[in-house]
This record gives sequence, C-alpha cells and structure tokens, in this order.
Amino acid sequence: MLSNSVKEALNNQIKLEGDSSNGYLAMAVWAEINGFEGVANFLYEHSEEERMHMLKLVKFINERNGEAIVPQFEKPKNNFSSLNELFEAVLAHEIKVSENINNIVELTLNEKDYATHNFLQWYVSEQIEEERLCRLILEKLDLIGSDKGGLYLFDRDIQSLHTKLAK
Ligand code: OFO
Repeated sequence: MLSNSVKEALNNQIKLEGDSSNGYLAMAVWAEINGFEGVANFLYEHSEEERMHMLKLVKFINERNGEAIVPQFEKPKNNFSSLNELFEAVLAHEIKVSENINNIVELTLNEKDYATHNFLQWYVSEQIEEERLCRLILEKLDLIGSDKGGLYLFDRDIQSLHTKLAK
C-alpha cells in the first residue's frame, strides 16, 4: 500500500516522464525537418523510452493499490538554434529528472517504503546512463563545432553511440 506522499511523488514523476517523452518527440521533429535524420531517429526512440518509463510508473502505482493520474502535459519547446542547444536542453532536463528521482528515493526511505525504494533503483541506474550519454554527445558536438562534414558524420553515427554505451 502506498502512502499518500509517495503516491503523489510517483504521480508527479509520471508527468515528468511524459513531459520528457513529448519534449524529445518535439525535438525529433525539429531534427527531422532540419536534415538531421540520424538525430531524429535517436530522439524518436528516446521519446518511446520515456513513454515506457512513464508506463512503468503507471503500472506500479496501480498494482500497489494507488491510482495513477494521467496529467496534463506541458507544451514542449519545438525550435532550436543548433544541435548544441538541443542537447544542452536534453541534459538539463535529465539532470532535473535525476534530482526528482533522488528526492523520491529519499522520501521512500523516510517512509520505510522499501518496495518502492527497490522499484526506483531501476530509474537511478537509468539516469546515470542517460546523463552520461548526453555529456558524451555534447563533448562530441563541442569538438565538431560548426564543421559541416563533422555534423554530417555525427548525424550518421549518433545511433552507434547509444549502442556502444549500452554494452
Ligand atoms: Fe530520461 O528520464 Fe526517464 O527516467
């Protein structure tokens, strides 16, 4: 059984994961119409993953006698001046998500809710990976600067960065 405070915190996290999914979807659209097909595919996939993070929370809350609330989501930003700006926004968002997850982890310890604490460990590891991937992408983009050939190769190879890190 979930306490009201844990239930509320998990429901807030549903909104954040849904906002992530929509945010990355809007970024994917921007990338696609600006000729970055590889980045677009990467972001479409990332958007799906965030939806899965949201659904995991929905199921968990319902299974533990709570009620998952489907919230109203934010309208995502859909215009960027560069890939750098876009991935800076991804990193800032992921840092916020990590902070939120950490706060809920702390709450579950205070409430002695070890089942939710255990459930959240998956998110803790996931956030480490997501932040690492974003930082790696930004490092690559910094190296490339405004070199068009470099950006072309980056767009072609971004998917393999993801796969390489997952190993
Ligand atoms: Fe990338 O945020 Fe989900 O967990």
